[in-house]
Amino acid sequence: MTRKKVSEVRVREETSPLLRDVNMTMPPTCSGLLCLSLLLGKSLLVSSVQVVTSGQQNISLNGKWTLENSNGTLSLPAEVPGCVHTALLKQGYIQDPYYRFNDVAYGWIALDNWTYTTTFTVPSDMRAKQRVMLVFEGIDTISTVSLNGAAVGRTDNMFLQYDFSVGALLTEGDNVLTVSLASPVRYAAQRSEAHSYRVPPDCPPEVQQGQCHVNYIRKEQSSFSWDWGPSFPTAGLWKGVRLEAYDVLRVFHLATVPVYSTYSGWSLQVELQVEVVAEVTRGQLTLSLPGLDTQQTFPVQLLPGRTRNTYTLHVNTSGPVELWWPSGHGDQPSYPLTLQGVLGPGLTFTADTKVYFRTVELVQEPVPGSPGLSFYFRVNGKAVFMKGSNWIPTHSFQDLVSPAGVRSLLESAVAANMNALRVWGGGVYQQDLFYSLCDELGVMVWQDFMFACALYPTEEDFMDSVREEVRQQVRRLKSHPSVVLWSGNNENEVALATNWFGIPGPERPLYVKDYVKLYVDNIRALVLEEDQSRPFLASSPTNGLASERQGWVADDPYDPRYGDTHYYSYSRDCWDWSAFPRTRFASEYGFQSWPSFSTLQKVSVPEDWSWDGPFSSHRQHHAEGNRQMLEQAGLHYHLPNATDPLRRYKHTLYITQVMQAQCVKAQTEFYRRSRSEVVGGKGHTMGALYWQLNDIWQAPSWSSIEFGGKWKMLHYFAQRFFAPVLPVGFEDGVSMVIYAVSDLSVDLNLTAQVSVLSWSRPDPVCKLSSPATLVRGNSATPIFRQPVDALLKGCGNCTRRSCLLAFHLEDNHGARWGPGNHHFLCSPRDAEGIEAPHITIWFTVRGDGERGYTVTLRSTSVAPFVWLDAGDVPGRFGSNGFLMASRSQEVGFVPWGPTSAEELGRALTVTSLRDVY
Ligand code: BMA
Repeated sequence: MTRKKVSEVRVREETSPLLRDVNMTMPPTCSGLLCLSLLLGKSLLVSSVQVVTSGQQNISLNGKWTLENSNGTLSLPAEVPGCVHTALLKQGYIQDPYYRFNDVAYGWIALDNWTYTTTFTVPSDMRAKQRVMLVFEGIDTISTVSLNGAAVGRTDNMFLQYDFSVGALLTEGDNVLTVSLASPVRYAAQRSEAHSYRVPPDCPPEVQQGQCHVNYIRKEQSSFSWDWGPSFPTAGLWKGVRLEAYDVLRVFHLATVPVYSTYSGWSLQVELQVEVVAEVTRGQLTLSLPGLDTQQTFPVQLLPGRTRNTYTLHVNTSGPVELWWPSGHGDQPSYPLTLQGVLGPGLTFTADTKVYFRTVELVQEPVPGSPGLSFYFRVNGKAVFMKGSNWIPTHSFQDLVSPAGVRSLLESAVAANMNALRVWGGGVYQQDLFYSLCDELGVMVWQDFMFACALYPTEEDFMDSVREEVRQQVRRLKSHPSVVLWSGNNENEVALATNWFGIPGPERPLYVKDYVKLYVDNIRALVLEEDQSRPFLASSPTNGLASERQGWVADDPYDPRYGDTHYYSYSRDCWDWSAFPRTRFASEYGFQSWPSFSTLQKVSVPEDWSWDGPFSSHRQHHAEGNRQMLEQAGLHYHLPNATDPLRRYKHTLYITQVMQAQCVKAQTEFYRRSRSEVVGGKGHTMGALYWQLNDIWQAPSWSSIEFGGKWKMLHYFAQRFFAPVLPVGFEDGVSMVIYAVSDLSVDLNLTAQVSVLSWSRPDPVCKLSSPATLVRGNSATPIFRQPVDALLKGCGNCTRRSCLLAFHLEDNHGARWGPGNHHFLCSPRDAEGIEAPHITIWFTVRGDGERGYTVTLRSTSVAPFVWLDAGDVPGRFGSNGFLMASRSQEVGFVPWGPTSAEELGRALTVTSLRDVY
């Protein structure tokens, strides 16, 4: 039985540093990388650029609009940016769409057409301007835009900014702007019907309760449902709307891309995209990087129409340039860049931005002793092992994605020692803030284009839209050093190669042709045109160069000797590392778990709290997922058997998290220890990005962070298994082996210190250590090897069932390097001693000054998977889900908002493995 006792309450309440930072660093007007201001004018954001143009006037059309359904039976106020669902929610027409079964109940919303209307006036001097543009930063998705009854344009891609010239339509007095949105579901169905041949998949698996033909609409692909997410095919004005009026020119894009050459050093390509109304505009532009003693002035001549001009600023070579590094490999220094322009009489502008310098290469070259090609990222000339996860949309309703939420997720990623995230291709290109934060935090971004798990049509209007999408997104994001790779799609090469959709043989060439047309002839060609400063990959997984040689669709894109792999197996024992592909780069792998009870409680009622009930199967969108979790858990743990149904339900949630954490740990440790060796021709693994970081709603999924930001057990595990220095233990044949994995640049002389513990007592039965071994920087080095039998024989009465191993790394001064780790010699299910009913845990909570709170645990026995849960109190523990092998342990808790020791004490529960059966 677990008992808890709250004593010694000293409280220091403080806001989480995470939240405080948000307020300090995020002025609402300029969240991006660049702030450009044309003097004397009005301020405006051009993607991530703030512009003030002399003589330019802007009016924001954000705020209250009205929204009506197709037959006029619903008419309500609606906020812009926003979407139909959130407007209906706000006005009380619907409940929380995430509540219980509401995703299905509210399916009607996406089947209707909706019209947004606003009325506004435009001052006469603004109307008198040469040009007035109506700018939509994002429309979701299929719409007709009308102003004062006249059609101004149509939209068909939520990833585009749309600019319409509307000067001639504006009138004195009220102007009426309408955006009529067609049902995305019906549109997709019509497109598929009109298409001359089938473009699969038609519909998602039934278990996802989703909508069909999402591949025909340029919209978040997972909004029609996914195997971790609900079907909410949104419609709305999901980004800002404004009018821009000007006489001479407007700047609508600015990007800076540093380029390195071994001959001439660093230069900076500054790209300015303008729209000019006047005949010819002449002037000059001065670019200066004061921190690098660099300044250059360029003559500027702007022709009428839309033009893009690139200015190359050569960086002074006399001093060193500080480089941007991925987290864990160095700092992320930036340099201020100033742009000062004089364009014709009276038109001047300045811009202040920051620039980061780094190079990135994707290295695919022969590997000694291994057929195939390497696949790793080299940043600033240094091979970097990518550690991280995959990012999915953080909410079904993008207007509810908060800056604080994005920041919290990214900070949680870095806190877990991640240095990379893959923005997965079934979601949305993230907002500017995401990339700016990744720049600041040193998170490398593998950026997919938004195509996933499907084949796609390639007719001309679709392709036109995609081409514009690629141009706009690459231009918007290429200034960010965090973005290290463009990648064409998620799993579409493999879908073709292994024929996921049952395409008859004779028809295959048609689909391969479409594939090459979309990702190679168009997307790749455009990326190369727009940005040669980072690598491009057509798909993930792929064999990379080897796929190219096979006409871009390899026979087996999962080949571990080339490119990246995705690997999932739910039925094979995840403790058996020999099942994992010894890949060059693992860009996806994972296991499901359920989120914690406090997260589920917000969207459910007591009758839902059972493993076998309708709610549990409704939220599970991966066929057989619930069964698979328990089957995998049952291989090593007793399954919960409490007679009290609620207790049993909570324990089942817990055991799924134990299973997931331990499985992903086993697989990740295998990848990390495989970085330096080739075994059987395979190896040199240089990346481990597990599936998936975050959740879109409160449901079972592969995530390590729950919807709302709470860390699952896996995320605490990730903090340890991604540590820069880590001992990894495993059994190889008859031997126990320990590798020292180091992502540091320095060489270390380390020993493995091994304790043999008995399940029944927290004190070590005996201790061993390995001889000191040289562990090179950026390597995985075997450091300990001993036959298990001999090891146990030499240690009291230890058997595989009664004892386990704990180990850590030490240098010759006795200093510890990296976290401790442990190795089970049998499944905890079969362990002897653990079953003794005397695990007693209790704790104290006290205020602890700087670090928040400290929880003290005492145990009379070794306790595996000790899990502290603070319920609804947002925050995180210093460590969690750990093996408690001492009589007493202190754990910090940092709250992410105001709380008190009393509140925390009330909320806190402790569970360990022995509690569940
Ligand atoms: C991969 C991903 C996602 C999916 C995940 C889990 O295929 O790319 O499509 O959610 O596996 O099934």
